[in-house]
Amino acid sequence: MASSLHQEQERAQESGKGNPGEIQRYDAVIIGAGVTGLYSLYRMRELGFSVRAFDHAGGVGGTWFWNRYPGCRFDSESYSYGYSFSEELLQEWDWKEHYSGQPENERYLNYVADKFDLRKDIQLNAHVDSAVFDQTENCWEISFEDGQKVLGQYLITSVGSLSDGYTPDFAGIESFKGATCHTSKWPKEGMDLVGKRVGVIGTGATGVQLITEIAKEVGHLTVFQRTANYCAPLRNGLIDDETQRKIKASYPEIFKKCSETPGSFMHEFDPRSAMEVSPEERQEQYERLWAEPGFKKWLSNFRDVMVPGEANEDYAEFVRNKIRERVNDPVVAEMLVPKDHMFGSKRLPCESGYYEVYNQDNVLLVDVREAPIERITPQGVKTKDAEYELDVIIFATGFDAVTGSLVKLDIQGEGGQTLKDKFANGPRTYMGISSAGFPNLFTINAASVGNFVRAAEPLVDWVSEAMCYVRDNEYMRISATPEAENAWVKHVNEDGAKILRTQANSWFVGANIPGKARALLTAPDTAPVMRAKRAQVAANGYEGFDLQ
Ligand code: N01
Repeated sequence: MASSLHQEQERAQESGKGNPGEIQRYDAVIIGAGVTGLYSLYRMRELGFSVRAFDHAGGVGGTWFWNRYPGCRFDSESYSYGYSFSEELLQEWDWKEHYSGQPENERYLNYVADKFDLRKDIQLNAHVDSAVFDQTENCWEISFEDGQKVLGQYLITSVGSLSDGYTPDFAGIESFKGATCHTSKWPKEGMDLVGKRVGVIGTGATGVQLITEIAKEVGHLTVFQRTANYCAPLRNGLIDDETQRKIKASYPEIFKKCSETPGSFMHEFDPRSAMEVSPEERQEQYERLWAEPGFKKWLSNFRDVMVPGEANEDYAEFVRNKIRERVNDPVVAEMLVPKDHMFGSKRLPCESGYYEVYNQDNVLLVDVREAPIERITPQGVKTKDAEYELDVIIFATGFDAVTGSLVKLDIQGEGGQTLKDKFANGPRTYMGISSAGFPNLFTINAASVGNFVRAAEPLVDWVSEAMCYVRDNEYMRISATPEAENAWVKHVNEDGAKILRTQANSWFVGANIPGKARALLTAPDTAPVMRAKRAQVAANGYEGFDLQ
């Protein structure tokens, strides 16, 4: 099967999209040419599958193509984020900063696409209308907005976890006379903000990065904050030549370390409890880690800082005091201090001068929990208390995470059941990657959290190996059994309820989207546990999957 499909694919490549009316058939159709899509294409092609990736963007890079707002950058160390599959790539590519910015990250992914000749199997500007499973042919028919159709034995959704930008449905939004933009759709040519009256709605990780950067150039900035966040200094810096050499010599150790930690970052928890040591020792560790770059202050801390309880609250108060120290006006400082959720229950935004922005005379912080936004007017934003006149409104209001982009693909499985209906009360999958009644669909975007690349590479490897198993054993389809799925959903809901990530109203549980069912959208397990579970499933002949 694979070889005949290869020939068809070669013909398709020669003719671009194929002849008019001709439906190209592939072993795997990948939706998304971001970090996981590019690697899926590379890996599956290496294993002899005919593969084509489609992306609605005009370029490769996924999240790093779209999120080009000022200040956008990694919060994981650059060298822990790159692909590990090619030693040549690792040695060729020089990360310039410890926490690399969007332009560089987009350049990196373009470099990867060129180096591994991936572009010939990628179609950009391709908007999926629907994906329908054909039970007779055991394949997916994917239809695009422009009328094109393709067939794929497998449908691989590499659509990202944070890709469906969410703009609240504010009344009067279309009446605004100035410019508006969602951060995840930042125009390539940029936005002219110099000297303008700019309003930013949202103070999550995106808002924090954006606000810090644009405060340097706007005329006046109004920040509309609903929930204050715990933010910590990123302490970014350039990588000098000597450090570059050391990094390149230590990739095996970096990746080994990442493979052993819960979120696939290069930081290990201190096995001690914060409450076991003396208050002085505890404070000394908090201060020492605070002075370190990146997530160390979060993920190298005492192990129980990341568990609901006394240690978590103790550290939360340390962070609150760090915020208070940096803001001149005590009233504004208290507005910026989070008091309604636990430290670490949301991903920690890393910042580079965020709190000092509120010491500028031309910056105003507005509490929209106290006085909610009532509507957008032609002149600006009207809250319960006042109207704020603006030239530009920027929505840093986040994403319909994980399932948002998936259900928008209009995926229809056996018997015409849609993934949207099936996920109405929260995702129903087996290990995040397969859903009963949707054979040969691998939802790669729904299964990883933490350092996305480190988690995605082994996941893509596992899916590719499962596809090899199906091919080698002359099956045509693989799908989660309803029993395995039920057990997995029970595990996610029951064990997920105990972890820090489900304690706040964040995208982790879909609580940021009005009307979305509250459910943990990813696995509650650590990355090493998930890898072990998947390995066990494969070792047991794909236990929990129905193979036909
Ligand atoms: O989105 P968010 P984000 N009225 O959902 C507010 C990753 N990331 O794009 O908290 C007023 O966190 C909302 O308020 P509240 C990272 O994984 C990584 O910032 O819901 N405000 C919140 O303040 C992160 O976790 C990096 O009360 C409204 C904001 O909008 C994830 O992306 C950088 C509102 C949304 O915050 C998402 O972060 C950036 C309304 N109606 C992002 N609706 C790196 O450094 C929403 N808000 C790699």
